[in-house]
Amino acid sequence: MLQDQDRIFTNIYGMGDRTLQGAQARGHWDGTADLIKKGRDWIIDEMKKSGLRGRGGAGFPTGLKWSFMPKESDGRPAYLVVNADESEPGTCKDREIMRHDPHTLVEGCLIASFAMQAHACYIYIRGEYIREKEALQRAINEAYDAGLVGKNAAGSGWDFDIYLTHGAGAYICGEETALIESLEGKKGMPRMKPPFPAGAGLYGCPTTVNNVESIAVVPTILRRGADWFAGFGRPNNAGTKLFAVSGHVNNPCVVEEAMSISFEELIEKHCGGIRGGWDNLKAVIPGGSSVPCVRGEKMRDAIMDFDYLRSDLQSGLGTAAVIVMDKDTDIIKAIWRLSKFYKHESCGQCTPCREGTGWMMRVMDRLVRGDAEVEEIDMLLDVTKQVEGHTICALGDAAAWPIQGLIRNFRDEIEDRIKHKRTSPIAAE
Ligand code: L3W
Ligand code: SF4
Repeated sequence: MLQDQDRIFTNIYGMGDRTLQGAQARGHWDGTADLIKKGRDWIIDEMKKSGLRGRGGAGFPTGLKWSFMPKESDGRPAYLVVNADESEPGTCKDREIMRHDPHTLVEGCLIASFAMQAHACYIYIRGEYIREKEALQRAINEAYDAGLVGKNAAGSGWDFDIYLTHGAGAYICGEETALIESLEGKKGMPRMKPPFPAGAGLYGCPTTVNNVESIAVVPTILRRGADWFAGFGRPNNAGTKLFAVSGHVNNPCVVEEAMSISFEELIEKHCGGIRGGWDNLKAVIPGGSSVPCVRGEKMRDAIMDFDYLRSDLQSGLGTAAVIVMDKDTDIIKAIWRLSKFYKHESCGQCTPCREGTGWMMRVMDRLVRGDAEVEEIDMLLDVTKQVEGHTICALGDAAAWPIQGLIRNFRDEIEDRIKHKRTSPIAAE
């Protein structure tokens, strides 16, 4: 288990002082200019050595992403964009950073922007995050007043501005290119990739889009050293990580832990165990609603990291939003609810997603009610395969994977419901 002194987010529960003074007392903004003066190459090399993988869901190596930004300017400005549009169902970790430890993010924005030679950073925050926006804006204002951002930010010689933009409640604006479109004042619709944002992003300029947590951990990694961060977890799955555990545990929480902690330890140490005990565990979605669910009995010994969850359990770490479901759960209905969500949030610009999400939701609706033929299970699986990998952005995959996970793990339950015309104990909404 992670020791308190190894935690990056020491005010995640808001028990301490959230002002700049409080943040500085906890060690933030300490020697920021010295880190910047070590130079762009040093910062990017350290980030690569730290093994940090993006915390927004995809797990793409952060240092590598930064290295895609042009080394020499071709006249276009470079930008850092922070994705604070935290909307993945189950995910509420970035919220805690912005509410309670916002200076970790503001300092991270300065250092990361310098590493990418960006004089401006845009933070795009989820529309529903009102208090978080206020807390973050307060921190930005404090940093301006103290000379930590603005001209000659923190005495580093680097001029740097930071802008906070409020979204309007669309899940798709968390997709990086839809987010960029929205920042530009357009409807949030994903762009085709390539080009990736590093080549042509905001206003057609080189842009890096990173998740809040990915940026907020940067200053501490650089201060304590890449080796310190890489010392947690397993190879290729390094560092400490915020886990957001919800559902049928006795004490749902957001907690920073070492990557690769076992599921059992995470739940026992921080969440007070499974409601009704381990025998009562039915299923877990280990990484936010987009990743497939896993049967409870396979989860107890699971290692909570990118590689184990993907290769051993055909699921994923995603945003590390761990949704726990006990045996009272109607798992078919739970996944149907996600299908409804993805149908609602599809931007509609590509046919497999626009039509497929509706198809999948309607079949799921009948499965919930037991009003289907057994053969339709395979037909539904086939539809998910037609959607997966055939769309502009990952929302299509995200709509397909939970259903694939349901069929892979709970086919017996679906068949049983159909054969016995057993309707859901909870009527479909
Ligand atoms: C340059 C290349 N850049 C990849 C960059 C790319 C992006 C990052 C990851 O989806 C996933 C999705 C959700 N040259 C590059 C390159 N990049 N190849 O690397 O890219 P990608 O395409 O693997 O993923 P993505 O489009 O960022 C994110 C899953 O996360 N998810 C979570 C969603 C989370 C939220 C939230 O609330 N925070 O919405 C959960 O599983 O399904 O698979 O920057 O440009 N050759
Ligand atoms: Fe829009 Fe869905 Fe296509 Fe993504 S996959 S671009 S959300 S229609």
